[in-house]
Amino acid sequence: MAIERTLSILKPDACLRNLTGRIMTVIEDSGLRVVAGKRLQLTQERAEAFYAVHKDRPFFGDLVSYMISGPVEVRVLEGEGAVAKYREIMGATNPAEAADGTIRKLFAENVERNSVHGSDSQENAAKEIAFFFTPEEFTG
Ligand code: IDP
Ligand code: MG
Repeated sequence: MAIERTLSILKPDACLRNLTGRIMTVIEDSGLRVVAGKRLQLTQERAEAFYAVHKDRPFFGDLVSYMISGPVEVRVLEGEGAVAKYREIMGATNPAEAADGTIRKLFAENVERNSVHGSDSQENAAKEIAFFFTPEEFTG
């Protein structure tokens, strides 16, 4: 499998509950490596743009409100098959359905406040990384 990059977001519920260190431990223990990262506050406009693919879903308004309810930490993770590997350690969207040991099983509050985002394909990873990072922000 090839070396890939994927976008990780530690969502407001994780930042506000001081869980970022514990979540990063799970991520780093999986072998994925951080090659760019920062903490920021999303605006309504930026959150709507990031989740535009979900704009017709019934939960869209609540999702945007939640994503601007506190800081987020965005990182680019790199490693063998990073997109699928990170989705695997995140666990299912709904923590009630997430496998034991996954980030969402360990830390998520519910299907909305589920602690982490991860890109779902290499194509979306490239778009999401470009949404948050410029080339100068990478350490390699
Ligand atoms: P994913 O984060 O596992 O890729 P998506 O289906 O892309 O899941 O949904 C994006 C985000 O929208 C989820 O992570 C979660 O925060 C929220 N979400 C998804 N489904 C629901 C729902 O049924 N109710 C409330 N929020 C949801
Ligand atoms: Mg998704």
